[in-house]
Amino acid sequence: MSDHTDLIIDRAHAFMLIGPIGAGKTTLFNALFGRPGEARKTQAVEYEADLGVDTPGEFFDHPRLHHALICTAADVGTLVYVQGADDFDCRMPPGLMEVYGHKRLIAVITKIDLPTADADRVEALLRVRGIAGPVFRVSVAQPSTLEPLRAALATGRRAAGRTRTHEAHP
Ligand SMILES: Nc1nc2c(ncn2[C@@H]2O[C@H](COP(=O)(O)OP(=O)(O)O)[C@@H](O)[C@H]2O)c(=O)[nH]1
Ligand SMILES: [Mg+2]
Repeated sequence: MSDHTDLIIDRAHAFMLIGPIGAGKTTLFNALFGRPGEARKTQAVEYEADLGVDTPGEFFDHPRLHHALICTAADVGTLVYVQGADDFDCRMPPGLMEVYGHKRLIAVITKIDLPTADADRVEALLRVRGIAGPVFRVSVAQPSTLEPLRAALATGRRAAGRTRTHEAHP
């Protein structure tokens, strides 16, 4: 009888974007994957080539949908928390990140091109909320700002690959 291990999908190499509605997640997702066009309102969980997952902001903003966020994140290795550089209110639900304590956490401050942007202020808010990992500052209007984030995501992918190889050939 099958033990269903063939149904377990290992996506430790993948990342998932989370954050409030309007933070710029889908715009960033499209830019990272070279998808053309304006971001439309994200109605559902969106996957790209098994490497990345974009989530509707409602998953983050509405506590009754946090279970959906937690389930969707279950198999990805890296969580990317996204917040706009002009959003000075970190609504990160207390405890939500602890559920993901074993995962790699990256934070991204988007829209740094806006005249109202204050990335230092937003980063300070994130630190108060316990985000200790790297914080990247990006703007889709300035494509070079995406490169350090791209490199960090690629490093995560390689690290996940190494772990699996190591497990297979101890
Ligand atoms: N100026 C500027 N606007 C941005 C940037 N990224 C996203 N936006 C805008 O922010 C709004 C919300 O973006 P969206 O990707 O739909 O946010 P989501 O709800 O987190 O997926 C849209 O009007 C985007 O055009 C950025 O880097 N700079
Ligand atoms: Mg979206």
